[in-house]
Amino acid sequence: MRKFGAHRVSRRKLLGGAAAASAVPVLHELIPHRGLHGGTSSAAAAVAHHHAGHQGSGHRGAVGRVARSANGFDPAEIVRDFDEGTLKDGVREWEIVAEDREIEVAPGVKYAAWTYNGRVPGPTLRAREGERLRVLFVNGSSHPHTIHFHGIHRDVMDGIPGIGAGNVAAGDSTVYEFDAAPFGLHLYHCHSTPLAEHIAKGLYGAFVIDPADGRPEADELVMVMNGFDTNFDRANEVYAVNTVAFAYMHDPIRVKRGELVRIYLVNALEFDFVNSFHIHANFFDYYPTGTRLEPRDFTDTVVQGQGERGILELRFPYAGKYMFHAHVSEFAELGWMGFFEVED
Ligand SMILES: [Cu+2]
Repeated sequence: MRKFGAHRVSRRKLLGGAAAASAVPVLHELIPHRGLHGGTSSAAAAVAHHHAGHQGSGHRGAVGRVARSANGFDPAEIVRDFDEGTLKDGVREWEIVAEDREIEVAPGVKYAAWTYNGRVPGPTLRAREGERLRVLFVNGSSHPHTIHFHGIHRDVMDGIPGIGAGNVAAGDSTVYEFDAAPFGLHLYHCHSTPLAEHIAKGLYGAFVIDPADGRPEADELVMVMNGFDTNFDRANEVYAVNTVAFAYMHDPIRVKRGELVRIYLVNALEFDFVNSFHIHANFFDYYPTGTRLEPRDFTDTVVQGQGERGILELRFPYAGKYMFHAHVSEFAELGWMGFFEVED
């Protein structure tokens, strides 16, 4: 369903084959190609200009940054925020409330999101292998939703329409209960239809199940790669890690030189088939889905399809500022890039 008229030129149409020749100068006008390393404000301006190009008006000149207080949640905090819920009688419990909320995803670019617990991504739920988990889901949104957890469980707890509680109507609630299995890095998301829209609006989050014996001590980070279709053309205009474009360009993620850094990386992107993560001047061990204790790869770039995730482990041998970004360059220029600040 398209809310805007056909005269509005989408990014995908601009990039499409037939329009390619004429699109090039247009794109250069929309996106000042000052380069990946050209600084935060020019990159943010690129998003604003790009967005203005889509809308035909509005956000031109909306440069600068999204205030850390703008959304009631802050990527600088989300990156280290793990929600372990509460343990009661051997059962780990959470309450998750779906809410409609407008968020700012790039400077001046507001998006009518659907959220779990008021944030996008939703809380990073964390449990340990073998625990009993109980999730009270309250739908405070104006649309029917569910929570579908990845993992191994009975069909009636799978959070899809038509089975078990099925769609949870606005104002209703349900309880999902299942065991934490298998250990690894999973995700949860709404499974109501139309599915892509329910996910793209913001109803997703990371779901960590630690192995029974845990993992080695590390500085742990959560990065949920996402995007926002701000003009409802089923293509994203803004890309990010943890929702706010360029957040970690403005506030680099501070880590200690030599310390083990563990990144829980989830691809929650809709409308684009793949996403990727690339670290500059370093390499990492990669554990696909986090379900094995031995890494599969030692690399500097990993590609993830929709719903794919994995755990990265690395140490920074030198102090300084090290960039990370999608190696899908288009995504990087539209918000998906940041810095690590490595300190002695
Ligand atoms: Cu939904």
